[in-house]
Amino acid sequence: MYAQALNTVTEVSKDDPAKLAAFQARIDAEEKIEPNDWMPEGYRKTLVRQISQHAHSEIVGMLPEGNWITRAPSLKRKAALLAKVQDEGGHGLYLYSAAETLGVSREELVDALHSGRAKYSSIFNYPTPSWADMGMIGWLVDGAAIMNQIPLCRTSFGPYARAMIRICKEESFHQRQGYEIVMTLARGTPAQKKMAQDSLNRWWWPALMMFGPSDSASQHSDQNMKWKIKRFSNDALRQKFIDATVPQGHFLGLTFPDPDLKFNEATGHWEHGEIDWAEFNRVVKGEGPCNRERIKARIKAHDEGAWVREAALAHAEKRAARKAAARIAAE
Ligand code: FAQ
Repeated sequence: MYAQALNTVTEVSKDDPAKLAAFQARIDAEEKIEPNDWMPEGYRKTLVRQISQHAHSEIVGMLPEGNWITRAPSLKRKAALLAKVQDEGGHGLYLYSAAETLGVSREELVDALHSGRAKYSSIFNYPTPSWADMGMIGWLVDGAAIMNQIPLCRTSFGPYARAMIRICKEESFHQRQGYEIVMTLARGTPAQKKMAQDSLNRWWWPALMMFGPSDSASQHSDQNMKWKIKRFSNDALRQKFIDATVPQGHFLGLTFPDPDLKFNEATGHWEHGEIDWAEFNRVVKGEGPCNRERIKARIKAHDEGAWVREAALAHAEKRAARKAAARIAAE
């Protein structure tokens, strides 16, 4: 997430042309790049940026749902939500580990998040005032995340691709549990159906923004596609998500808050209205409804967990010293 400082083109051109050509040939041959392999500095930096943004999104993404664990309407719903939020924490950890293989420390990454230098997904800066939002996050947010992340299972950097395989399996379960919550509400009392509809009205456009700026405004897409970090453009994935999700909503008798949404028989795609990019830019810049609250909560959790990190470190040092002493005694 040091992208503000990253100019991919300049970084690439600094590297030795022969090495760059050999690197690109490996990418074109669909070989995985591993942490100790030579890589252009721009490739390394862009991966640190993307993987850490992804990790931060998982960790910050625990907050809007964590908010509902104590208020979920039944023991079964509580258990499922608790497990889902724990999964998101796990995804963050695999992803931080994948980023660390590129030579950046966890402390640096966390510090970049807390100081506001690092981005995380815009979607987690929206509030969750109703239980239906738990369904909507699963159905739409995990649904969008899967659409974007399935291609990342084939991304060119080995540790990221491998982490994504397990993450996608879990996200797919999350999407189903979300859809099932929305289905229950949509088939419930008129008040429950209204709760689901209100929630869809609030989350639809922010979910579409998760895929990033339009292709014409995306700064990193061209280079990232050449490096096979990205396999599909932001707009292509957004369209896939819309095409998959609109029929699911109609099946539940819900409507989408987009008067321009219509099916184009000729192309086989759902056409949508204009996305409010000014809102997207505001949220990404830190001025969304919950940006300040989210970062404050992360810093508080980090500070309160300091003693756990210290204890784990002391324990690891003790174990290492005990092992070393046993080795000396055995010699
Ligand atoms: N929010 O040139 P592009 C989840 C930034 S995980 C904030 O198109 P790129 C699981 C972008 O960083 C959700 N910032 O960039 C879950 C760049 O800024 P920079 C997260 C955004 O990298 C579910 C600038 O705009 N998923 O939901 C956003 O080629 C439920 C220009 O953009 C990932 O991170 C945004 N929406 O494409 C957890 C997936 N979009 O760094 C809890 C991996 C763009 O130059 C509950 N990431 N930006 O200052 C990716 O696939 C890509 O990084 C994209 C952006 C597609 C997000």
